[in-house]
Amino acid sequence: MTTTELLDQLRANLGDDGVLTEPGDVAPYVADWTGALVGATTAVVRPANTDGVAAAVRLCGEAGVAVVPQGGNTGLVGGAVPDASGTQVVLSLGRMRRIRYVDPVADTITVEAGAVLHAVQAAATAAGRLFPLSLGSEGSCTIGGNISTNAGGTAVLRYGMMRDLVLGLEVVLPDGQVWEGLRPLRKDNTGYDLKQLFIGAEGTLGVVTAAVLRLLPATPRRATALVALPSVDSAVRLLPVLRERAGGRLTAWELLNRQTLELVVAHVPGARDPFRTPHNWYGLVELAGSADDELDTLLESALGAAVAADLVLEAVVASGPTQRRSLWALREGISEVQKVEGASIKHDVTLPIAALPKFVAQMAPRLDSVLPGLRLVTYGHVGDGNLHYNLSAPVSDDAALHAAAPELTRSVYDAVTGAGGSISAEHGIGVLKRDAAAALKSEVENELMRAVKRALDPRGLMNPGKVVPPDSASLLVTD
Ligand code: FAD
Ligand code: 2HG
Ligand code: ZN
Repeated sequence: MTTTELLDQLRANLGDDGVLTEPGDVAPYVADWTGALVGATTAVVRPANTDGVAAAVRLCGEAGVAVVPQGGNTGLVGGAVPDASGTQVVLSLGRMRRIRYVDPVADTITVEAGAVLHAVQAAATAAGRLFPLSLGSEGSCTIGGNISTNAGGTAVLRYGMMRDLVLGLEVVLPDGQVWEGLRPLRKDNTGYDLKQLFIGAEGTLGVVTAAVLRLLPATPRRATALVALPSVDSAVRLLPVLRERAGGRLTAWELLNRQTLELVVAHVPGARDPFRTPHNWYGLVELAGSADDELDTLLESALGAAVAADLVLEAVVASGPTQRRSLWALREGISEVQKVEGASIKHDVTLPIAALPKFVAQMAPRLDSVLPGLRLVTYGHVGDGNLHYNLSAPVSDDAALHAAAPELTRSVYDAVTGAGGSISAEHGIGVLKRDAAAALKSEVENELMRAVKRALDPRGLMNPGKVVPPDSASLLVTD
C-alpha cells in the first residue's frame, strides 16, 4: 500500500477530521512538552472510538507503517513523539474522552483512554469518591498516558502508582485485534495478569483504549504545611515521625531545595517565600482525611514534635484552601519554571530513602567540579525516595550544559546505581533513557524485555525505538 492509499483508507474509516496532515495541524503532535524533541509524521490519526483505533492500527500494519500512540503529550522522555523520518503515524486518543460509568458499589470508574486526568478526578468527586492520582500535568495528561507510563506524582506515598489503581483494560493489539480485559474484578487469578504488561509499556505493546480504575473514599479535609528543614537527612528522619503521628492520613511528603524555591518565586506570578529568612531545604507535607478528622491539630502537634527534635526549623501551616493552593503552587510550578530558565537536564531518580542524604551531599561538589556555576534544581517525592535531581545551565550558558551533559549524567547515574537506585522512578524510559537503562540492566533482563516485545509485536511497528533495549545495548549514557 502506498502512503496515499493508506491516507485514503484511514480517511474512509475515520472521516476527514480523523486524519490530520497539514503541517500547522500536526505541529503540536510532533514536538514533546519540553520542546527539545521534534519529530515528523505522515499523519496524525484521531479515532473517535475503539473500532476506529483498531482500524487505524490494522491499516498501518498492512502498509508496514509504525504507529506512535499519544495522549496528552506531557511525557518527559520523548515516548509520545514520532522520530524524524516522517514515516510514522501518530495515533492520538484525544477524541476518546468519555467517562463511561461510575459504580459506587464496586467503587470503580470506567473511562476512555483519552480522558484527561483532571476530568476523571472531577467525576470521582462528583460521585462522592476520590481518584487519587495527582500530577502537576493533570490538566492535560490522559488516563491512557498515565497507564502507559505507570505515572506517580504527589500522592504515591499513600495510594501507590497508577499500576495500583488499575483493575481492567481494553487494548488494541499491534495486529489490530482488541483485547477485552475491561473487568472490574479485584480478584482474578486465572493465569498471567495480562494488563500488567501494558501498564508502563509506553505504547510499545498496544494502544490502551479504555480502563476500569479503583476509586477511594473522598478526603474533603486537608492540612498542609511548608516546613524549613536543616538538611535532607532531617527530611528522611521526619518521614517515620509523620507516619507515626498521622498514620494513613499522610498523603504527601515533598522536598525542594533553596535554588528551586528561588526560581519559582522569581517566575511564578504571585509566588512568595513564606519565611522571613532563607533556608537550604523545604518540605511540603499534606494530610488528608474525612470531614470529622481534626487534621490541623494533628499536623500542628506532629510539627511541634519535629521542631523539638530539631528536624524542622520553622513551619507555615495553611490557614485555608487559598493558602494551601499557594503552598502547592511553589511545588507544582517547578517544571514550567525550569523550562523558561534555559537548558536543563532531568534526572528522575529513585534511591533507597536512607541513601538520599549521602547522595545529595556527594553530588553537589562532584557536579560543580564538572561544570562550575551549574544550578542544582533538586526536588521531588522524598517520601517515595524519588528525587527530580534536575540540573539547570549556569546563567546564560546553555552551551556549557550541553557540552557537559554526558559527564554530568554519567556521574549522577553512577551514584544512583551504586546506591542501589533506579534512573527512572516515574517518567519512564521513552527514547531518552532507552540506551542508558539497557546498559544498566543485565542481559537476562534485556532479553526478557525483547522477548515480550517480539511476542506481542513481532513486526516491531508499535512505537518502535522506545523502551525496548536495542539488540546490543550501547554502554554510552547519552542524555
Ligand atoms: P503522553 O505524553 O501522550 O504519552 C506518554 C507515553 O505513553 C508515550 O510513550 C505514549 O506513546 C504512551 N501512550 C499515551 N497514551 C497511550 C495509550 N492510550 N495507549 C498506549 N500508549 C499510550 N509524571 C509523573 O509520573 N509524576 C509527576 O509528578 C509528573 N508531573 C509532571 C508535571 C508536568 C508539568 C509535566 C509536563 C509532566 C509531568 N509528568 C509526571 C509526566 C507526564 O505527565 C506523565 O508521564 C503522564 O502520565 C503522561 O500522560 P500523557 O497523556 O501526557 O501521555
Ligand atoms: C514533578 O514531580 C514531575 O513535578 C516533573 O515529575 C518533574 O519536570 C520534572 O523534571
Ligand atoms: Zn515527579
